[in-house]
Amino acid sequence: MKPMRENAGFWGGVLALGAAAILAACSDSDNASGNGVGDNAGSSAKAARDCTAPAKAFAAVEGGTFMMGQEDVYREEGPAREVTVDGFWIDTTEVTNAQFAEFVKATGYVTVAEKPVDPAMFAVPADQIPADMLKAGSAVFAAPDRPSNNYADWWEYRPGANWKKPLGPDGADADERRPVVHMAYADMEAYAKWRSGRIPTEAEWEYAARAGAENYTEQPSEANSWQGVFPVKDFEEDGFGGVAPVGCYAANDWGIHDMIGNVWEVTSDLYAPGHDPNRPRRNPQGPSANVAYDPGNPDFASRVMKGGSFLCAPNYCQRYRPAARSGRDPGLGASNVGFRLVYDSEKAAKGAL
Ligand SMILES: [Ca+2]
Ligand SMILES: [Ca+2]
Repeated sequence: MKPMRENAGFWGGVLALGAAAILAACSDSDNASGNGVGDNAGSSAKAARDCTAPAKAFAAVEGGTFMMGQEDVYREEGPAREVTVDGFWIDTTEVTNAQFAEFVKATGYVTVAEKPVDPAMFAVPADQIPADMLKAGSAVFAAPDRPSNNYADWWEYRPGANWKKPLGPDGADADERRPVVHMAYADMEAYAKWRSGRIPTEAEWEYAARAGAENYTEQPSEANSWQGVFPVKDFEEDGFGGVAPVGCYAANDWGIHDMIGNVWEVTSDLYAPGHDPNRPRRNPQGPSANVAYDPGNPDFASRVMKGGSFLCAPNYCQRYRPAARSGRDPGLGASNVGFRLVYDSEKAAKGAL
């Protein structure tokens, strides 16, 4: 059962800030969405991308030891420490709309964003809650007309936005090759259980994203991020101005695509700013719910999300790196947040359990 305080904190924030607050967890990261369906046409500045589906659906990751964290960019990424993880199998791409649709078809599952919001989730009398806040929906990115440093200017709670309609009821249908978005943590867990996989720990995710590489600070060329001035102008020099189909950018050295960029990926670790140097060094997991703390959403336990999204620009969100991390509200999805699975056996990865 989800602790009440999680939702109360989140929804209280939504109410206070007129819905954009949802994203407090990602307030200084990129977030949201523009699930750029069909937005890859018509600009000569865009790089041509080969979006052929990767030949392999999952990659085997051998166990090993690596330096987790980074100390020269954002404070919450340190202190760096040596960590060891056991081997696992991992999806080579973010979970796609096509994959999630299979799950829904097989089970009839309805996501959190498709259900009306319980008024009890707000810590105020029901008659003080704006009607739209109680409608089923999710957080969607919409670029403002002028420069701003206030995330409330580019995030909105949009009734009718969900995985099938990433930009809301007036937007395009979900593209089957793009990553599924607008997932609450419970939705991701339900999919993982059905698929005989699990949500990776932050350590597993970061180890797989690094693929043996050292820390860096510059914006990588092989990742869907943002070129220009966030949040007003994206020159889309990397080929996409919104969410890209999975696999359009080169895989890392271990054959895994889009760990960096495209959509943020939620991990199973609870969030606290910075790594606790006293945590176990072998197969570490995040802090307990009592210790977890997200300054952007102080009333509930956020999950760690990794890798940045198509909204990460050098002027605002340098989170296009394996060590990058941000808190993610477990009860609310966003248009720039997705996930991928790991598996504890090859049989599970193949769906043969
Ligand atoms: Ca881009
Ligand atoms: Ca990603």
